[in-house]
Formats: sequence, C-alpha cells, structure tokens
Amino acid sequence: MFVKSMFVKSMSINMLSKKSAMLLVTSCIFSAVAMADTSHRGDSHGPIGVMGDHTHKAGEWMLSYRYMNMDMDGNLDGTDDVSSAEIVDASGEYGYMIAAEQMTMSMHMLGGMYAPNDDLTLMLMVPFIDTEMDHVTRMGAEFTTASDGIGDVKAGFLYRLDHTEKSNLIANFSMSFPTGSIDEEDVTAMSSGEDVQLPSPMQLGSGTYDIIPGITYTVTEASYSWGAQAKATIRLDENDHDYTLGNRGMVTAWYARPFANHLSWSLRGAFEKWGNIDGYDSELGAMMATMIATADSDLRAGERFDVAVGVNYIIPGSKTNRLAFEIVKPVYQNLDGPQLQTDLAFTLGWQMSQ
Ligand SMILES: [Cu+2]
Repeated sequence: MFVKSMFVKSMSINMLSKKSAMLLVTSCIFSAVAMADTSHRGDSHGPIGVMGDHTHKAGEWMLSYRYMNMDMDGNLDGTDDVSSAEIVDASGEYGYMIAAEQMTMSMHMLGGMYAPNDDLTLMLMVPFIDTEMDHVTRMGAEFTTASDGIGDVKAGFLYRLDHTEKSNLIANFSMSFPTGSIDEEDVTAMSSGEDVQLPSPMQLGSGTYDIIPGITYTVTEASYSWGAQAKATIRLDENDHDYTLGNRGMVTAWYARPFANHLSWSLRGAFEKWGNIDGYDSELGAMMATMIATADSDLRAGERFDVAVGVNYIIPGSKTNRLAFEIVKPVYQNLDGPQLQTDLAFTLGWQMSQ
C-alpha cells in the first residue's frame, strides 16, 4: 500500500516535470525567435527623445518626423526661484529693466537615415523652430517676442563598433551646420516700435559649425531592453556676430519594456550641462545685457537632470511604422541666473522604415 502510493506519487511528479520541461523548451524556442527578430517590438527603438540610438540593416532607410515642445516658466538663480519682481527691482540684487517670464520653444524635426551597410548608418536632421518669450518690464508692461524658421541642419553617421545577439555599441558623430538664423529681430518694450536684435535664446541657430560626437550602448533582452548614450556638442569657431555659444554635454540612460502587442513603455533619466557664451553678440546693443538677463553672455550656463516617461507603438499590420511619445520633466536644475527654467517638455514622433 505504502509502496504503491509512493509509486503513484513519483509517477505524477515525473509527468509533471516532463510537462514543465516541454513548456520550458517551447518558451525557449519562442524567446529565441523573439531574440532573432525584435523589430515588431515597440522598444526595438529607444525612447523618441533620444537621437541616434539605433543603426539600420544594409539598404534600409528610415524617415522620421518629430514634434518637440519645451515650456519654460519662471527664473532660477542657482537652484533658487527668483520672481520677476525681484529681477526688475531697481534697488534689488539684479536691477534689470526687463524680466523674461515664460518661453515656449516648439520644433518640427524631419529626419532621414540610410544604411549603406550593416555597420554604417548615415543620418540627416532638419529642424524648423518656433519660439516665443513673454516679458514684463519694471513699469509693469508686458510684451512678447517671437522668432521662427529653419534651425541648424545636422548631418552625420552612426557606426556600429561592436555587437552581439543582444547588444550594440555605436559611435555617433554628426556635424551641425549654421543654417539657423542668428539675425532674428522683433519689437521690444524698449525699442520704440523698431525691430531690434533678439538675445541668443531667441535665435534659431548657433551661427557656428559644431561637432556632436557620442557613444551609445543598447541591450535587448527577451522581456525588456535598456540603453545609455553620452553626447557632446562642441563649437568649432566663432560666429559672424563675434560670439560662440557654450559647449554642451549630455548623458542619458533608459529602460524599456513591452507591455502589450506592439506597445512598450520606457523610463529615462538624462543629465545635461552647458556653458556660457564666449563673446557678445555684436548686433545686440551694448546696453542690452544691463537691461535683460537673457542678453548677458555670463548668465547662460547651467545643468539639469530630467526624468522622462515614454510610449512606443508599432502600427499593427505593418512592421515599419512607429508612433512614439515621451514626456520630460526636470527634477533638478542649477542655472547661472536669473535664467528661465524648464518646466515641461515632450516629443511626439513618427518613424517609418523600409
Ligand atoms: Cu532609424
């Protein structure tokens, strides 16, 4: 009796483990298939706010469109909030005539990628920028300046330095061309109805040739993916207004996970640091820097840590169309100020590849 029950028990354990072994084998086959072709996964590309996270296969091309929006609201000096009243207070610490209060920058960005071979992907980015800045004067008058037009066109390449089944190590390099205007003018409360040169935050380009080197590492696992990227923007010369924008450095890392068919979410952190302006815009009145902080070359530097949440979606029925959205919220900012702080940014994008 005892022996029989032992026998039955071991039989059932045996059958159970056979079943689970089969399940294991099946799931291994499925995950191997998933590993071989992850292009159906939303997270087969990085979050839409990251540029140059992936290379393409030989002969493949991709067209993309991004709408990016950034809202700035209120000023910081270091990490401390500074009110407009403090900025324009004649007997206060700053004593400016004008305070910048809000700024919105939106951008339409067209992108193209083409891979002549599996290791090299060429890329081109053409931005169209729209900016608006609200100000208040010491007398309490409010006015808005605006500028719009093409920004600095970037062309470059991604080169795959190393790769495994699951990972890619990519060298990024692009060049930024001074196609964006640095001659944007508008009427201000102090210009007696005349168009005058606007400070650099309202200009559409750097006016200089800049190089943007970087390095990107991505890993795709069966149920998630992650990546990291470091990039710098280095200005090579001085523009024809006798100034050079500060260099920039950025590091970002993300984690992404498919959560339904064709969908993935992502969580990303990004740290960015940028320098002051070298020189002073020769077209900007010499007095401007004493009237408004945005014109002061030494009040442009800063650093910021952002947290971003995103969603990627592959349009069903096609493996080549992707919609993506990412919202970015700064959690730490330290600015040479008074300088406008970033409140919220988002990117909405569409990518089509063939
Ligand atoms: Cu691409």
